[in-house]
Amino acid sequence: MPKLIDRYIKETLEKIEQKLQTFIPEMESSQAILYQAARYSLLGAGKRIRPLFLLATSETLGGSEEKALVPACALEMIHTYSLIHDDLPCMDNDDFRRGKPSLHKQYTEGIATLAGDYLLTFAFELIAKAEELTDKQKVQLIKILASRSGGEGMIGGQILDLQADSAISLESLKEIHAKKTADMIIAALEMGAVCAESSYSHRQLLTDFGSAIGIAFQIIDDVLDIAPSDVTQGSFISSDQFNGKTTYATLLGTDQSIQTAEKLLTEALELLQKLPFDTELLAELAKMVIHRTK
Ligand code: GRG
Repeated sequence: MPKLIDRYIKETLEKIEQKLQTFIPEMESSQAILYQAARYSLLGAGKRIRPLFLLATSETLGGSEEKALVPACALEMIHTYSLIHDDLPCMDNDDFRRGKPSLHKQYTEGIATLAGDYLLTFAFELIAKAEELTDKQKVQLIKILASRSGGEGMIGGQILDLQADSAISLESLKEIHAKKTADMIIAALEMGAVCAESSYSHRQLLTDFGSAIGIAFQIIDDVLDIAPSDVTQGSFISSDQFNGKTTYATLLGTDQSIQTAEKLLTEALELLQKLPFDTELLAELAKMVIHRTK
């Protein structure tokens, strides 16, 4: 299976990159800089974890790749907008993202704000006009994407994070990451299930799987964040460290953080076993994400 999954990921990543390339125009116009800026952040070095999970879920449940590719790209656009806005001086104030200067450093804060806004709105437009999807699927996909990235989801988590002080409890940290990080992973699973027209009960299991994997993903992100990093990946001191932020790694220590992530992975894999499908692809993807080293 490792060989098969490697091939699946390589081929699927290529399809995601090719599809993303097609959406944002490269044209001569007075607002061309908006599109250039959006392309600068969207194309290239992202790990594409969310679109991979969406496409793998659809594939696992018997859906067609053709239907799932546009929603997968829309999800990546929402994720990219959140990174652009998160890097702004009014938020985390990060100078580097995805191995190069963050968007406001490369252009201006105004352009970065608008390019993020553009990717956010364009994601919904893309789903609304996707010819491969039924109207029912479009409404369901838009509802999931809006609510998981909205006030009760990712933006809700970001506002809690913005207000949190350094003495934050583990319970509060969990709530922040359930909303800020796990909800976008859950969105990937739920949107993949909608593309494959899966039943409600199967979707519920996938929601719970996404929740466990999403939290484990964040824990590992925190652990990797305190490991020495190359200057091109950010800075020698991460913005979380610089801002004195509490993370899983600072609260629990590295070893206990990794154990917690492994426990969540085991729980997530047990949930997958309850689905009446061959779930090896999703299981391998989950393991790859949690066992990543960068
Ligand atoms: C500004 C509305 C708004 C939200 C910001 C995404 C986010 C919320 C903040 C970014 C900082 C952060 C550590 C968020 C937790 C989620 C996370 C680990 C994001 C990075 O995702 P990856 O590792 O990034 O998938 P790539 O670049 O590979 O896509």
